[in-house]
Formats: sequence, structure tokens, C-alpha cells
Amino acid sequence: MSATKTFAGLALERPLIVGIVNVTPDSFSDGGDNYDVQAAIAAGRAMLAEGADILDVGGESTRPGAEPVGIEEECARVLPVIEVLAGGGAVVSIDSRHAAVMRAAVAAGAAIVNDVTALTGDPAGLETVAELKVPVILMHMQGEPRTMQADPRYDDVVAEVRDYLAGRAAACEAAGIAPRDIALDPGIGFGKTVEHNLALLRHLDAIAALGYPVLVGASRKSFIGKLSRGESPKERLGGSLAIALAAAERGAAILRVHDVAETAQALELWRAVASAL
Ligand code: HH2
Repeated sequence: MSATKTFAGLALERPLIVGIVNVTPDSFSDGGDNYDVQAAIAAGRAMLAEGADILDVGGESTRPGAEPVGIEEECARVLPVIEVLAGGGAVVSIDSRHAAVMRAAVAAGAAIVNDVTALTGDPAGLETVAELKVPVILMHMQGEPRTMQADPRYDDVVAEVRDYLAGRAAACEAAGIAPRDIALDPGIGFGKTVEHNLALLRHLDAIAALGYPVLVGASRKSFIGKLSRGESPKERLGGSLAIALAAAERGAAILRVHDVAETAQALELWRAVASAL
């Protein structure tokens, strides 16, 4: 009998759902809905009840054009939320590119580090995660949030993103992070045009072939509006579900989403059809 692969102790026999808890005033997707600590905690609890496997708590927006926030401010936003949600038994990831925030978040109960810079944004990031011995999500980004959507260019976006992620995974393993503790993410919308996003989604299998679980975060992102009728972020549910299923079909093991109940239902039905074939 072959053992089921796991990430952060969660079986990967079906796509895992990561619910997004942005404790920010300026996130593109939920416009500060959960900036207040109590609102963020309530949103996280609701997502757990709706079927989230992991809650991704972030205190700094990485939307195109976003300005960085200070470490202290980021900690003040996320730590009280993590303490309560992780204290209640939730598997929490900390969405941060700062080693000091990762460290404080893990001390507060976070079980996973999610870094949009793949542990390159802070010189202490790699050694911090290796020392903390927590699983890590490594995301590809071209440039930095303030300017990344200005003019993203690639010769071969799929090969470049795949090779970058393979290199970051190798660096993590060389630093002592176990292969089973690494997940990869092509970084939908991070220094990518609509065509780049579509190519990465279409060829997700090339990244999955590296052997690590692949996370896709496409929920409510702007390419959905661009390919549809210019809907605002909260009106992008249909497109978000379509992309979640297309990603699952191509081997995504983890889906980072705002709309947990709807995604869980969509995945349930997709799986029912797939297993009936
Ligand atoms: N996308 C966002 C933030 N963090 N992390 C990973 N691993 N993958 C992603 O695609 C990803 C991410 C941006 O989305 P959101 O958190 O909704 O918005 P904001 O950065 O404005 O808070």
C-alpha cells in the first residue's frame, strides 16, 4: 500500500482548501473587511466551518502597487488573530516575507510559512524557516509588488517559473528543510500578464512534475475580470471557481481562496464526477 502524501500533516488525497484571512486595510480582494482583529477571527472561524483545511493569515497587502508596512505593524495585525485561531486548533499559515514576522507567527501558533518571495525577500528567511522546522510555501514573483505589473516579460514563462521554483526548493533542501515540508506556487498575478497566468495554469503539470505539492492562488485576481466583463474582485466568484477546478484538474494540491464554502462545494462535485469515470 502506498502511503498518502501529506503537507503540514494534512493528507493530499484531495485538493486542500486554504482560506484567506487578510488583516489589512488595503487588500485588493476584500478591501479591508477583516482589518479588525475580531472580524478577522470571525472570518477565519466561518471559513473553518465551511471546509477550509488551512487559514492563511496575512498583515501586508501584496496587491500590485501596495506599499510595504513595518514589521511591528504587521505583527500587531496578525499575531492576535493567529493566537486565537491556532489556539482553537486551526492549521494556520503566516503570509509574510519578513523573517521576524515568520518567527513571531510560529511562536503564536502558525504551523506553515507562506512567502511570496520564496524566502528571498529577507536575508534571514531561509535559515529562519530551516530553524523553525515548519513547512513552507515558495511562490514565484517577477519584480516586487509596487512595480511588478508594469511590464512583465518572459521568454518562456512556464520553463522560467518552473526552473526558479526548482532552484528555490533545492536551496531550501540544502539549508536543511525536508522535501516533504516544501510546496511550490507559480504566483498567479505576481509579475504576470493574462497570457502568462493562462500559460502557467494550462501547464501546471510541468510544475507538479517537480514532485512537490503545488498551490494555486487565483481567487478573485484581476485576470478573471480582464477575461470576463471587467467585474470587481467580489464579483469574480464564477471565474474563481472555474480556475480552481481547472487547476485541480491539472494537479494543484492546494487552492488558496476567499470563498471557501463555494470552492468546497465545487471541488466536491468535481471529485464526484471524476471518480465516477
Ligand atoms: N496571493 C496573494 C497573497 N499571498 N500567497 C501565495 N502563496 N499565493 C498567492 O497567489 C498569493 C499569496 C494576493 O492575494 P490576497 O491575499 O487576496 O490580496 P492582498 O495581497 O492584496 O492582501
